[in-house]
Amino acid sequence: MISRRDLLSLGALGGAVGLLAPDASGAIDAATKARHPYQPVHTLNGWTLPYRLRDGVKEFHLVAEEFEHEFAPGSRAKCWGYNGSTPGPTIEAVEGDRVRILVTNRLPEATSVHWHGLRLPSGMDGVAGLSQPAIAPGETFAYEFTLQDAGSHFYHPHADEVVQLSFGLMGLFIIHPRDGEPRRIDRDYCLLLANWALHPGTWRPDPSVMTDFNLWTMNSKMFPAIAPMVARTGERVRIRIANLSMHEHPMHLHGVRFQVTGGDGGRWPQAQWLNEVTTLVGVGQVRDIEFEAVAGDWAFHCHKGHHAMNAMGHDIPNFVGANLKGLGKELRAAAPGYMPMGQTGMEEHSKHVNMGMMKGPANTAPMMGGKGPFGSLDMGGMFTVLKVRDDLAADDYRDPGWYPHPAGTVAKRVSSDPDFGQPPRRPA
Ligand SMILES: [Cu+2]
Repeated sequence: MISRRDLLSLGALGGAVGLLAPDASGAIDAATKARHPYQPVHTLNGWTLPYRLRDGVKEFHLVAEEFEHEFAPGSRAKCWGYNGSTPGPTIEAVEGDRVRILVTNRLPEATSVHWHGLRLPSGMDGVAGLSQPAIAPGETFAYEFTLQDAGSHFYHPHADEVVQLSFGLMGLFIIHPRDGEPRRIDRDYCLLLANWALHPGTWRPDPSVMTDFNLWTMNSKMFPAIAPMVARTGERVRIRIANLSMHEHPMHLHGVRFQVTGGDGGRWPQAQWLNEVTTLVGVGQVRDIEFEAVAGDWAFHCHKGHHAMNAMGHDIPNFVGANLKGLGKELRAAAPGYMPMGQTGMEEHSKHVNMGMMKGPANTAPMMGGKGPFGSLDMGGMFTVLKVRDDLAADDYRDPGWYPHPAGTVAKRVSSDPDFGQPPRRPA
């Protein structure tokens, strides 16, 4: 039995020791690293769960509960997660470790936790009704097993899954190889892809939606609220991408050819690595990508356009090419403040957002609201920036600002005349 006092002291442990959690500046302290013979993962916008060592067993404690979560400024919801966050904290351990994971249910309904991708005794697999009784509200269950395989895994409920996943109950489970990495990894990022149906003006995700989601997130944040990934030029970077959404995501990284080196079934033999610039991460799947960092600011995003947008209505009329002159005045009589848009495309939307002209429905982040060093950055959703610099300290994960491009290496205007030049046309 876990007493309230135990829970409180565990909370204090998390705050005071913060075993693998980065401090406010984003740096991981040297003492923390010395205790761990591996390069800890860096969970974008997230954190790693501290543990207690009890008789040689690493004991973790997850608490499933409800709280308010912010996807990006202007978009919040009542979500479910673990220990106050969605995704829950990353569980990080080493191949061969014996782990005990306590799960306390503070939700209003029964739950369980399935350890996706781990080989363990059938009764520890976490499928409510099949491998264990469900964890009733107020109860704490203990899972205990030995970690057999290094790799990128995750955990999620296997009870009322549609509701519990669509509210945000999920987390990463990273197992480091016992004998060290076969190849040096300097920065190890991990993220979980998810989708949400948060209807404009509402504050709770809608679990009945099956395909038409409107929020697309990495670690339950959407651009521009997703932290950038940073690296020093030449460092070997791994990004572990897990997908617990209801759609496939072709994840695309600019600036390098990466290698796909593994999945939730572990690291692949090197002969099976693939040189790619986009890799499809299927539903319930993980893909690890690795590359040597090249200086610059490089986009990293899902290549499905609608997944790199925020809160976009998908049932609106197509105004591109239409003449909307005068329509605004008529519509404003019924809908004060209405401004017809979209006759030339949607790029003006992000400009209006950055000019403060857009005031959408309540609790709805702008569809694309990023700001870059050269103006509006028409992205949202599953999009962030990999920032690689020549002079970063190995432990520095802070945002270094925008890339100072070497002189003469930025695309620039050579004419403002639409009839400029003699571009070849398709022969008649
Ligand atoms: Cu996608």
